Amino acid sequence: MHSAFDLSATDRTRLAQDDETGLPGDPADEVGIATKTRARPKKPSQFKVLLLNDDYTPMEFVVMVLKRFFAMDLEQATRVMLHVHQKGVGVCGIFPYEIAETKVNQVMEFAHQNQHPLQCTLEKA
Ligand code: TYC
Repeated sequence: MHSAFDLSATDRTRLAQDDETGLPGDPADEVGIATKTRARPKKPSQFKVLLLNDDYTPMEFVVMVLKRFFAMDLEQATRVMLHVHQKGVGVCGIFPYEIAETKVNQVMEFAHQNQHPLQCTLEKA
């Protein structure tokens, strides 16, 4: 497993070459190290937000959800709703974890407020 602070072979070579005088405290060393050593954070993993079919939530409500929380127009929202209706599950969008989780919570709260059993969940992309 690599840590976020792992150095590539190229970085190690640069650091080795950077020790210009071999003396400790050489300002040239510190300047080189400060600019060439850096963390390499991994890009945040993505999560699919899934909508599940059920027998009771009205089609119009699902279309409203897709327009409101996933910024779809009527045509896109209708297409995704019908896909979920026919296949049982469909992807509303792919987001970083915190955004995906917020979307799921918003959909679940809105469905519950309107007494619909609509289910929305996350899955690692
Ligand atoms: N199956 C529902 C109906 O016939 C419509 C529906 C579509 C419900 C998508 C949920 O995620 C869903 N009224």
